[in-house]
Amino acid sequence: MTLQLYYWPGLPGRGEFVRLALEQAGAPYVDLVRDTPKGMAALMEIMEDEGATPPFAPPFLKDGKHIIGQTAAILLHLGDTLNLTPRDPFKRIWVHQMQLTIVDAVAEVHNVHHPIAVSAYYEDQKPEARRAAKAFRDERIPKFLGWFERILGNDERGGKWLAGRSVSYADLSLFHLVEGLRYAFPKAMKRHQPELPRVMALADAVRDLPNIAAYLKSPRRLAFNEDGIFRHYPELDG
Ligand SMILES: N[C@@H](CCC(=O)N[C@@H](CS)C(=O)NCC(=O)O)C(=O)O
Repeated sequence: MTLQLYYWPGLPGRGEFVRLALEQAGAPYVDLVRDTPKGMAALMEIMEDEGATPPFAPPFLKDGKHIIGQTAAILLHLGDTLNLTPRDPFKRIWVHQMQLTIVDAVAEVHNVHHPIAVSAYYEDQKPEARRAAKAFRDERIPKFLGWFERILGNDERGGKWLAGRSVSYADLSLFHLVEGLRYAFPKAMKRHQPELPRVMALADAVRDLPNIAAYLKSPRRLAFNEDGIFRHYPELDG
């Protein structure tokens, strides 16, 4: 059955974490708002619906009659149905745990350019954004990516991916986090990269997966931009 991804148009955003999983698995899906003329109306209708399991915000996924919101919950579901997570129940939760940590990092990236209010313009919170950016660059990037570096340094994983022998949705998401941080904070990332050789190698390995490589070259892949989560404002890169 064709899966339906609902996400805002014009930016990769959090929808990209879901797209990467769908693309790696070669799953049939439509990116509803981008691909269909009435997609935005359908998204708004679901957001306003009084149903029993409403999504809080995009991205959300429609699989048959079920609607799933929250990036990590969507990926937990797709991990099972698209074979992008280990079968072992504990390892499955481990992959989910790593994904939730990426979700935390993504929320912090967004808070860098919106430290006061999500509803206010960046231009109205620039001094606070500068302060938030310094702490994020100096403390949080190395803390988040250093945690993944440590995981990748442990050979008990039993394979080259975060959870062992097979690529999981957390590997795909870590790739996108690295790409996003490189776009938003190129100077800071250049400084941190020498301390993160395994994370960088993993990002390269994801980029080279045949389905991902094909996707990245396709028009389906949206470029990072200043409407998204990973925004490049030179003044926030130190
Ligand atoms: N934790 C949620 C966050 C969802 C979220 O914040 N979505 C954004 C777009 S990327 C949105 O539309 N937010 C509206 C709002 O928070 O009011 C997830 O990971 O899916």
